[in-house]
Amino acid sequence: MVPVSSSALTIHHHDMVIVGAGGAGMMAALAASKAGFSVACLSKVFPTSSHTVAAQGGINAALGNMGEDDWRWHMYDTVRGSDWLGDQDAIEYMCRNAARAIANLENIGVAFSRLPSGKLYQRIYGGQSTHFGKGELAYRAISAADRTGHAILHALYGQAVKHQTQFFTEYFALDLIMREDKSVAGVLAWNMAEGTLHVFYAQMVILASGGYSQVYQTNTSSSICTGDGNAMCLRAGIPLQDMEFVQFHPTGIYDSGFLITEAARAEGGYLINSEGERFMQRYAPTYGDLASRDVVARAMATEIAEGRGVGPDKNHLYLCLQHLSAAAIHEKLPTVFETASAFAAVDASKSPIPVSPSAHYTMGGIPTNYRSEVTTNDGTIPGLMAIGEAACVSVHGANRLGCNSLLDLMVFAEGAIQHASSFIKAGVKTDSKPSTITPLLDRFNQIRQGKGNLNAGTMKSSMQRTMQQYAGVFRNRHVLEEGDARLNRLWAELPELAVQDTSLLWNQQLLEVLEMHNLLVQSRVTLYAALAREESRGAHFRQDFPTRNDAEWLCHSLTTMDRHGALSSATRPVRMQPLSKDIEPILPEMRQY
Ligand code: FUM
Repeated sequence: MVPVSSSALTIHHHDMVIVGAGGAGMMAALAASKAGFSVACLSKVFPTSSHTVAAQGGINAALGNMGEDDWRWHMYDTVRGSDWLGDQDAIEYMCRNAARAIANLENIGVAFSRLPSGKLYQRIYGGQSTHFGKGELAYRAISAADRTGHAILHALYGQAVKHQTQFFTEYFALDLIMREDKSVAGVLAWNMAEGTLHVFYAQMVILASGGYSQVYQTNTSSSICTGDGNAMCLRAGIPLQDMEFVQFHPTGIYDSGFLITEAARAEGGYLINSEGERFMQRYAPTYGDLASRDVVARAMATEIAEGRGVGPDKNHLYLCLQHLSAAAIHEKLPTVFETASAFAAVDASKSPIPVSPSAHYTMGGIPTNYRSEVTTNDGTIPGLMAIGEAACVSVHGANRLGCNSLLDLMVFAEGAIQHASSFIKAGVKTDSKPSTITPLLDRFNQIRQGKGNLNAGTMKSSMQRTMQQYAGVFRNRHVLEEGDARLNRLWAELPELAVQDTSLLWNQQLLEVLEMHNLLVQSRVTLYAALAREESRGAHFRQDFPTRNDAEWLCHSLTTMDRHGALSSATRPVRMQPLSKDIEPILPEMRQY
């Protein structure tokens, strides 16, 4: 195998480089192109195959089309949903910009579902209320049936093409190019379709590379969700924040994990156990099946653990939709119907759907402020922003509310470009010393040379099983330590991963090995942070520390990796102060649904 040398690199100069073409990346690319910047948007898949396309249920905004609503109530629900770990300046920014984000999407042609009056249809969703948790459930989620992400991503792509965004499709981002002064100069990427390596220099690199739920065996994410940007940050010495918080969506199809949208419960579906009981009424007397996801997932895990699961192994539960009319299911939940039929062989209008919690969303990620600048305890990293699921702003804190993810993507992508526009001048060329690229090339060449006899697919399965078993809905020191030990053994075996194919052209084996490196480092950080946080908050439930401990743990965790792979942790305070005086800080209270 001939190593790639620096003379073989193709060099590009842009004002901004965006890594990822999901909702956040695409929205940022569109906004930056419209603002007159030269933008390179890198995507390892065709842009409209990015994972946002799979988002189903909706996008939140307090429009009040179907009942009273107010962005302040949305903010309260988001803070409560986050179990008070969300930063209140960022949450205010998101909730008060939500209506504008929806108007923007309508203006670019997203065909949202409507009421007979012509107004946008809105559905209730888990954990969302009116009057600061004291009123009725809020009708807040705008949707395009149950294909909301699909509608948004395709409209954005059309607009981005119209505005001449340059997409670099099937480019796999390898590493951040860091200058000695710790500013970011650009990205090294592999063009998989042509077998070439590229340097993208830019005044601003924006990571919109998504989450990493693929570390779990049962997940709702597509196989591309390997958190590549997160791993790039860790390798560049940038910490990741709140990685212990992983959301399990209550209704993954049993066994395969595919998503059955929460909209199914919003439209009247409910969960039952083997006794036919609507058990959520016991766990969440007010919100029932529409309590927040961490609460529902834990209730389901408890029902199963206590022997009230269904099926031969009593290891899942049923989601009932049979009482809804077939016409309503086909109109409002067509994807649910198709998914249940394809992956559970069930006609959802006649039989219950077998479901169990499935890893769905990773709340942790690259620490940013509400302007999307990557910010650590040492300050802001020049030249680097992060948005979308890759970022930890943090608007979701310890648990994300349904339909706040699409909103987060839209609001912070646009906000990032607005902010970047205030200090970036179009057409200014930047670069870095060749010595900043040499170690990145060495790493790539070394991985390509993998002469060992281990297979990335086998290692991935082993990691996913470990995460599922030892870092799931319920955790304690003993199981986390066992999981940690298993992951460390896999970590030691990484150099043994084989890459027999020496070509750079569509080398699937090399891609799997590179993604495996990215996944494993994030698994390790998740377990490490989960072991450190000795309390229960949101999606992180420690059986050995079953209550929230604000005195010691009302803080974000930051985990850093050194160049030998050793992890260390720090904390930073939660920003409890909203951005404006239009709302008082929302003070911690007992979380009840
Ligand atoms: O269930 C769902 O439709 C998922 C929505 C979300 O994660 O925001």
